[in-house]
Amino acid sequence: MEMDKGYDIEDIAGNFQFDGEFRKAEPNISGHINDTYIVYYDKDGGPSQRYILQRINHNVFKEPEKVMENIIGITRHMREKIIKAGGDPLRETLNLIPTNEGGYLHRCDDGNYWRGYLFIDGARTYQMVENKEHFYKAGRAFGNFQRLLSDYPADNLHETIPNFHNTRMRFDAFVEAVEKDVMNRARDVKEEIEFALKRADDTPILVDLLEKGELPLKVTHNDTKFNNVMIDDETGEGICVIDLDTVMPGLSLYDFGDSIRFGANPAAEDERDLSKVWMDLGLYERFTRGYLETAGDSLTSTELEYMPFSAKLMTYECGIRFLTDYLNGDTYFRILRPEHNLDRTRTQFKLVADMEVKLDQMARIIG
Ligand code: ADP
Ligand code: GN1
Ligand code: MG
Repeated sequence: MEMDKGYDIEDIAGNFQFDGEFRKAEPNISGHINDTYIVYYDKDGGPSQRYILQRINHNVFKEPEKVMENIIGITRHMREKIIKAGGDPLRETLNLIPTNEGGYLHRCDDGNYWRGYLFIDGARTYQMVENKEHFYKAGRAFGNFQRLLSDYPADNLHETIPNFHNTRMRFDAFVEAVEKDVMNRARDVKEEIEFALKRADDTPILVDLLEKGELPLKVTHNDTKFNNVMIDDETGEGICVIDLDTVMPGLSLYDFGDSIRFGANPAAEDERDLSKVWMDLGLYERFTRGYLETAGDSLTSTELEYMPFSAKLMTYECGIRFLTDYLNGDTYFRILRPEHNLDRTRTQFKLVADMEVKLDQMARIIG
């Protein structure tokens, strides 16, 4: 069966131990990195069973085997803890489906890497917070995720993307993209470039605190978008944190900050009407409450102190990453329209400016 990118999904799915007869596949384009398909299998005339079949973007994740080793290790660790706590390990963490060879990664002849997961039924992800209570639940879920992995040996984890949240290095990459200007686009985005350059002094702050030992290195998720947590359809609980490719040693502040970046904005990440884009303190408060309820005990006073700043810094970092990609000719993030990365840059910078005005209020909420 031909899908948009020309992958023969039925054929690829045939390499995995999915149960039943292949019926159909549907793409899910909500993420910016991997190619995700929901595949439907029929068995004994009963309702179709769904699975996730996902192509790992090996332009972004250069060593897919290492990504898989991390995911195998952390899901095993979490599964044991979920079982001990009386939870449902089939819904509260990702479950990999073996290939016919018994591994978890299938490499096709065209060089692409694929993996399979159980589909988490009765839950869904959202591109924006539609129900404010869901964001509180997401805060609980990400805090809990950090807690479940707090005793996971960080030495067992590969750094799947080196320096992923090293904002200083992200800034250097941005400056290089402006200087090279391979697409001749810099002249049209002077205002955005100016905005980014003005805030250069912020970029080393968290990395420096880490290097000085003032912030602790933990096992973190590093991509805590609201659409990376599955919300249960019935209970509204954030039942499962997904998208585990970037689980690596990092700062808790990366996770907190990135969640606020995405979810405390009442508009979409790529909204073109910037009057709709702002930092909603009510949403910020809800996420923070959930996150502190589950992860709060393990946070140091320095981590707490830098939470508001981390939201601003992670938003800024994401903004310069989108702008860098725009300048480089859109080679990293999936885009669905020509200026998509520029639209995304603009929402992030609008949020940064709004957070700068609200930092004191954000600190008061943490207090
Ligand atoms: P990306 O890295 O591209 O963001 P994700 O792993 O986040 O890819 O998957 C993209 C989307 O696919 C998710 O936002 C979610 O809606 C859906 N999805 C992923 N894994 C599952 C799963 N196990 N069960 C149900 N839906 C899933
Ligand atoms: C990407 O894969 P996805 O859509 O969850 C990106 C994140 C960015 C995010 C911006 C591996 O996340 O770092 O913050 O887009 N993931 C990777 O929306 O680069
Ligand atoms: Mg995702």
